[in-house]
Amino acid sequence: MELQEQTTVQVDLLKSFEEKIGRDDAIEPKDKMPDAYRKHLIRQISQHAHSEVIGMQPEGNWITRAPSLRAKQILLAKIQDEGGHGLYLYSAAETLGISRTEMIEQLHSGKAKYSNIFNYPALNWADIGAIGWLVDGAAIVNQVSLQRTSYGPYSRAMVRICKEESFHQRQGYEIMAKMMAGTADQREMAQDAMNRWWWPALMMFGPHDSESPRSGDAFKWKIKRQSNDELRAKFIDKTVQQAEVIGLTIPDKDLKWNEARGHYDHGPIDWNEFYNVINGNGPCNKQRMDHHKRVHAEGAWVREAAEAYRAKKEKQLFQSKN
Ligand code: BYC
Repeated sequence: MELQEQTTVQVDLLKSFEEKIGRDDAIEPKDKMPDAYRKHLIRQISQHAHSEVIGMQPEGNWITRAPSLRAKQILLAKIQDEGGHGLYLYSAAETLGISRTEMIEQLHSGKAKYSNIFNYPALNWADIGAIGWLVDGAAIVNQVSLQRTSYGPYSRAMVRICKEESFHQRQGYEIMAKMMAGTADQREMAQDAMNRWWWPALMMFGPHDSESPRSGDAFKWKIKRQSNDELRAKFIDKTVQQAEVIGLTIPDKDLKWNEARGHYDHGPIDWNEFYNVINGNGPCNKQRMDHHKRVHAEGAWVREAAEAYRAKKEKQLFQSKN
């Protein structure tokens, strides 16, 4: 094809992509899409997948110490769900032309991030309540919005994930409510967990809109439907009420209802802490990565066995056809 013809084809393809975005049609894996859109999604979806999988670590630490068999069963089911979420998301990212191996390499080399929140320690059982209530609660607010993201496989993964996350949020809230109805020591533990998880949970929504370099493209391509600050405000509004119901205090002296905005105003977020954590220097970054690398290496035999099985099946299919 002549250069001019090729350029015309490219322009037409880009036009059809933009028209689809304009009509709110989902973009599907076989559709033509700008390379920058593909890369943006690979970055976000793979980081989302890594967050789900790394997020299993702080909670996994408490399976053997859950205070009752019921609590243990629920926690096990929740952590298993998180693993499943990671798998749907890795599969969604694979449809964009990156392999699972590459994504894991990017995680291990530090090229790919994962959510800031999982670099904090889960020190006691109240932290399991705070993770479910605040962390999953923040995740749902973000993910409900992502159900309408423009890339089909990502938006469909979000629909299923949101259903499971709402059970996770209730699991956490139940733990906090029970502790707040318990002894003075239990109430103190619940408040202490709230104090430690509140600010990192607000950071999960990312930097303020004015400081969010990825938002421009994300809105243009309808990957994001609501901004980091809009979603953070939504989370604060609903969580303040839930805290009040069970008697917990939000650790922010500047928190105040703003009638004009129709939202709570909140105190300043420590963005130095956020960047420090996402750049690898949080309290548990090293521990989380070392654990992932070790377990990934120990699981090599499973991947080899699965690959050998796949090759055997492929050979059998080939022989049966010939
Ligand atoms: N942590 O321009 P921005 C869960 C980075 S797991 C780390 O606003 P964007 C759960 C950002 O990546 C749920 N990094 O970016 C699992 C960018 O750096 P790069 C996890 C963050 O993408 C187990 C830079 O800061 N949810 O619920 O427009 C147990 C500038 O940011 C963070 C998701 O992953 C952060 N919090 O907006 C329990 C949601 N925030 O990549 C629970 C999917 C920002 O340029 N992701 N950065 O090097 C998103 O919705 C968007 O990517 C974000 C950020 C809203 C997070």
